[in-house]
Order: sequence, then C-alpha cells, then structure tokens
Amino acid sequence: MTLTTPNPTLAESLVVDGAQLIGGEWVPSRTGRTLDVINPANRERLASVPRSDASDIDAAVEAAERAFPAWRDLNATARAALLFRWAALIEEHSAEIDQLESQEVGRPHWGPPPMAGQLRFIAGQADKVQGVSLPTYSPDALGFTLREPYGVVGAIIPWNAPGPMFVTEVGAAIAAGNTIVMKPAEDAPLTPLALAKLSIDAGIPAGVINVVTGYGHEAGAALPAHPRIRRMGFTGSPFTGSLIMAACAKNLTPLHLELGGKSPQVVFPDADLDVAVPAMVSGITLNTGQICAAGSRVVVLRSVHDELVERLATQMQKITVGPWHQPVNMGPLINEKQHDRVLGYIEAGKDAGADLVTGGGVPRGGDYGDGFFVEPTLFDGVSPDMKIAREEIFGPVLSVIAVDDEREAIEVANGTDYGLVASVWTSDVGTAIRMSRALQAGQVAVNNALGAAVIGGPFGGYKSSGFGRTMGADSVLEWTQVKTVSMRPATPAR
Ligand code: TXE
Repeated sequence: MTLTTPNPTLAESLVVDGAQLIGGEWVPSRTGRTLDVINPANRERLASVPRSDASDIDAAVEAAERAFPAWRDLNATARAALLFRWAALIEEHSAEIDQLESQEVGRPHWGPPPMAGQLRFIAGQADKVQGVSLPTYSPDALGFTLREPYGVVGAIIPWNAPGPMFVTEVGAAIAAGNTIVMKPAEDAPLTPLALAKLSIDAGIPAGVINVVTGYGHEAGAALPAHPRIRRMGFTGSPFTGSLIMAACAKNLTPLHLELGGKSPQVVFPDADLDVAVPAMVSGITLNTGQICAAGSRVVVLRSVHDELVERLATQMQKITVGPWHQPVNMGPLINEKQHDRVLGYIEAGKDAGADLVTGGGVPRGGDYGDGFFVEPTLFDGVSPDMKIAREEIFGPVLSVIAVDDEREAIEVANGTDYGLVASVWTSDVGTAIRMSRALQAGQVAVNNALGAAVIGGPFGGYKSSGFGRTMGADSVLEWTQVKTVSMRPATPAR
C-alpha cells in the first residue's frame, strides 16, 4: 500500500461545495443547512454538504419520477453503453477518487480502486435481464415472464467503502431500468457525490441518479418512509436495518439488507500458515477492520493453536498505523463514536478474561494528533460466549477461539447471529468441501480471507447478516419484479 499526503483542495475539485444532486441540478438543502465532512486522521474539515430532510427527499423522488419513463424505455443496450461510459470516466479519474475516498474514510490507498471493474460487470448485465418462456395449456397460447424495474427506488449506504457501495447499489438499480434516490452516509458523502458528478458527465440523464446528503435520522429516515419509493436497499448496522425494514413494512415496500458480520476463519492443522497468517491479519486490519466481511474470529484446531497465535502476533506487530507518513498499512477509525465503541470492546475482552496478546492501545501525540487511531489487537483464549466473539466490533480486533475437532469448529463458526462470510484454511479438498457446505454464510472462502478471488460473485448474508444480494448478476435481478404474461388470439382457432 502506498500513501500520498492529503490534498485539501481535492474535495473542491471533485464535488460542488455545499450541494447535492437532484434532477441533474446541484442544489443546497431546502433549509440551507449544511454539515461538515472531516478527515478522521486529523479532524480537519474536508467540505460541507447539504443537511437535508424529508422535503429534499420528496424533491428527489419527484425528479426521479420524471426521469423514470424515458430511462425505462431506453433500450437496454443503450442503457448499458451509458453505464460503460460512466465506468470509463471513473477509471480515468481513479487516482483522485481513490484519494478522496481515502481522505474521508481515513485509510491508506488500496491501489487501483475496484469501482470501475465492478460497474463494468453490472453494466454488462443491463441487456441480459431476461424472462423465461412458459408452457401453456393449449398450442394457441403463449406464456412468458418479463422482468421489469420497480420505478423510483431508494438506497442508503454506510461510510466504510462509499465508492464501491455507491457504484454497486446505484449501478445495479439503474441497469435494471429504475431511477434512484441515494442517501450516502454523513461521514463519507464526498466520494458518492464525485461519482454522481461523473455519471452526469457520462451522459446518464438528469434525474436517473439523485444523491441526497444528510443525517440518518433526518434525510435517511425519510427515504424508506416515502410512499412512492417502490423498493429499498440498505447496507449498515442491524439496528438501523430493522428501522428501515419497519418503515418499509408500513408502506409494504420490498427491500434488501446487508448488515455486517462476525466472520469466522477456520484454521485446520494442514493449512499453509505462510499464506493464511498474512491474509488473516490483512483481513482484519484493512480499512482498520471496518469491513462487513472482516474475518474477526479465528477458530483454530488445538494442535496448531500455539504456532498460529505466535505468528498472528508477529504479523500484527508489523502493521504500521498511520496518519500520513510512509509506509503505513492502517489508518484511523472513522469517528469518535466508532473509536469509543472499539475501545469499549477491547475493555470488554479484557474484563471477560480473554488474553490480550498484542495491541489494545491508542497511538497518540506527534503525527497521530487528534486522529481516531487504535492499535491492531489480538485476543487469545476467547470463548464463544464472550461479547467480543459474538458482536461485530468493526475495528482491528481479532479473537482466537481454540476447538478440539471439525464438529466443534463448525458449531463455533456457526454459533453467532451473523452469517456473512466464512473462511476455511486447509490443504485437504475433502475438508474444504465439507466445510463449504456446513458453514452458514452467504460467502465461503477457501484459502482466501475476503472471498476476493471471484469476479461477479453475489454478496449478501445468511441469518441476521441480512437478505438479498448486492453484487453480481443477482444484484441487478434484485431490482426487478417479475410479470407473467399469458396470451391467446382474440378468437380461438376452431
Ligand atoms: O451505522 P448505521 P453506524 C455496523 C458496524 C458499526 C455499526 C454502527 O458494526 O460499528 O454498524 O455504525 C443511515 N433511517 N456497520 O452507526 O446507523 C446513516 O446515515 C435511515 C456495518 O455508522 O447503520 C448511514 O447512511 N437511515 C455495516 C447508514 O444508515 C439511517 C457498515 C449506516 O449507518 C438511520 C456500517 C435511520 N434512522 C456499519 N440511521 C456493514 N454492513 O458493512 C442511520 N442511517
């Protein structure tokens, strides 16, 4: 990972200060109120964005309604072409977008951002949305299904990966022919606004993509509550997800939810630890552990436990925590609330009797200034009933649980309410097959930490991690509804 010095004028060049996108126009909130977006590495203000409420959401829904008929009726290949053009512009500006995202999220650069590729995959699905032909009772009848867009849809995304989440949710919804109102997170709305600006440059018509910024309890709450939003997508915490679902229930609005995880990494004695250890440590420190898929629980067979813990600790101590000096692997947490929350979990781990092997502290002073930093932290001797083993911490905290055999490994791995990702580390194909079937998770990764080995894999949860899928071809279908058409001649053949 490389790092560049923050560029304070970057936000100014990529977004329209104090404005959001409604109906192709850059407008302030109706009340004129704004909120500041800060860099979590030093608490410096990056830009202001509108602090919107229900009236702005209403205006955006109206704009999306005006844009819908023409967008729906545009032939699907032409829609795909516009999405491909958008992806090309994102690629052209990838260095600036990457830098902007790293400033508002507070992380070192990841290298080439995956957004353009993700969007291209989705663009390619736009003209492959198909129905099926149906058998009929008589030879003069014809039956088939159509997959149609819902109309005006809404999406709310969190702050941990605002760029990829914006392109995957918005891309899939509009590829299917919907028009959308998107509410990004108050902590990281700049990358979504910059991406929306590029969509206009790409020729995606005004009103197809509307971005309304603001707080969750104001602009956010108004979106699923809007009676003319025909479908919702939400990524965030289970608590807020249940509020969204309740609001949708009131209007009988369908939705999908992606609500995080407590992903197990099951390590067998025949695992290649040279591969597994760096991948596991990178999986929990990338984005400072603020990734829904982060493998935060290591479930290890006892015979390899001691060696694994020692190697994990050594690897974790190699992680350099930064603000902006080089080389750096891990930045700050997003905000004070998350900082307090992660430190609270570290205390809870110690209080419960887990062994703190490394980390647990807060780097302060010097370059660290006021940033929301925390050290990569490893707990051993964790039992499955401890809070740190059950709840999503969303920080660089890894918990090791030792088990006696494969049966217990499965029981522990499946023993939380979550079911997003599960990783298995083994060189035995039989173990890999059995575990892939036994693990209750939307994604199972064998010998890789984050399931990043495939292109176009649908992404989503089992159990309380949510339902519906946000990537891959399935994500486009997610934003369509099925119509069965049955046809007969006006006058049946005699
Ligand atoms: O999430 P929220 P927060 C988990 C993670 C983290 C915890 C809290 O464990 O520590 O959630 O994070 C909008 N109506 N995840 O508080 O509240 C909000 O503005 C409508 C996992 O940041 O869920 C933002 O846009 N919208 C997760 C979005 O919801 C509301 C990623 C997410 O915020 C709202 C993020 C309301 N009443 C956090 N309240 C993942 N699945 O990856 C808030 N929002």
